Amino acid sequence: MSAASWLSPKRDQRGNTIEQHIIEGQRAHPSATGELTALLQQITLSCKIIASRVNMAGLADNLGLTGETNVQGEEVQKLDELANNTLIRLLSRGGRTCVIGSEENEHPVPVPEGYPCGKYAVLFDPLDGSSNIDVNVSIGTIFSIHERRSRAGTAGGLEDLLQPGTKQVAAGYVIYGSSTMLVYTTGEGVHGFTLDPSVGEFFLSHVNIRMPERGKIYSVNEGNAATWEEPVRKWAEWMKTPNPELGHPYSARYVGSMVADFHRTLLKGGIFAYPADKKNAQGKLRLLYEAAPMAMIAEQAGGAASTGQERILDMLPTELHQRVPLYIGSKGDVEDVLSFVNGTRS
Ligand code: P6P
Repeated sequence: MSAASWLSPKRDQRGNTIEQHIIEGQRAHPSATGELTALLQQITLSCKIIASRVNMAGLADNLGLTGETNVQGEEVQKLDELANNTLIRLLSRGGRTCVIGSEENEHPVPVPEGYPCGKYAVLFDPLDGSSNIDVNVSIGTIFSIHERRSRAGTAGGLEDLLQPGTKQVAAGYVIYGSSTMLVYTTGEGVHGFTLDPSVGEFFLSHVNIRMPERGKIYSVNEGNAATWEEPVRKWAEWMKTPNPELGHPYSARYVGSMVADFHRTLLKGGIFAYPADKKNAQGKLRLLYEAAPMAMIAEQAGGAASTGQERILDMLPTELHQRVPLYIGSKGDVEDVLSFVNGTRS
C-alpha cells in the first residue's frame, strides 16, 4: 500500500495509526475521556523501544543473562530487565495508572512519589518467551488493563490488580517477530497493527481479526505428556490419529513462546494448550498477565479460553502471580479438548 493511499480520505481503515483507530472507535462512546488512548500510546511507545532493542540484541550485547532470577525463579535475561524497566518507567510516570503488576516484580509497583495516579491498573509480562531470545525466536509483550477499584486519587494496590478477566477494559500483545505487530482489543473486536520501522509508527494492518470455528493445528509441549492427566494424553492421541471426517491428524506446531503460539492460533485457528501436569499442578502460565488478556482477545475474535474447569475470563484471581491450566483457540477445538477433560469423551 503506497504512503499516499494512507492519506487519501477515501481509504478504508487500514493504515490508521492506533490513535486514529481509537479515536474513530471512541466516536461511538462520547463519554470517552481519551485517558485510555493516552495509556495505550504509552504502552505502544514502550513496545517501540523494546522492539528496537530486541531487533539488535545480538549487536548491542543485550543477549544473555543478568545473573539474577525473578519472582518466578526464572533466569532474568538482559532484555527482560530492559523491557520491564521501560514499561514501568513510562507507565508509572504517565499519569494514567494507579498501580502496575509485572511478571518480573513480586509485589505491585506503585506510582512514584510526586507523580499523579490515573484511573487504570495495568498488568504485563514485559517479555514473554524470553528463554528464546538467544536463538532468535519470536517473543512478545502481553498487557491487560483494568479500571481501578480503589478510591480515585489514592495509591493503587493489589485490589486494583486482582480482578476477573471479564473486567478488563483492554488487552493486547506485541509480537517481536519477522515483523513487529501489536494486536489489541477494547471489547470492540480484535485489531492488528504492524510497525513500519522506517517511520517508527504502528499502522492498522489486520481489521477485526476473526478466529476460524476450527483449525488444523494443535500446539502443546508433548514432552510433558508423561506428566499429564490421562484424559489430556487421550486428547493429544486423538488429535494425531487419522480421521478424515474430523480433518485429523492436525499438524503439530510448538514454538515455546506463548505470544508466537497464540498469534498463529489467532490468525489460523486451532488450539494452544498448556495443561496442568505433575511439575505444574496449576499449569505454568500466569492468569493475570498471560491467560486473561489472551482469553479476552480469543473471545473477541470468536474463539474460547478455558482452564479445563471454567472460562478463563470468569476466574476470580487470589494472587498476583497465580498460574492456571490453559486451553485456548478456535471454539470447536476448545470444546473438543474439554470433552476429554470433562470426561464426556474418552
Ligand atoms: P515450556 C515462556 O517461558 C512461557 O512462559 C510461555 O511463553 C510458553 O508458552 C511456555 O512458557 C513454554 O513452556 O515448558 O513448554 O518450555
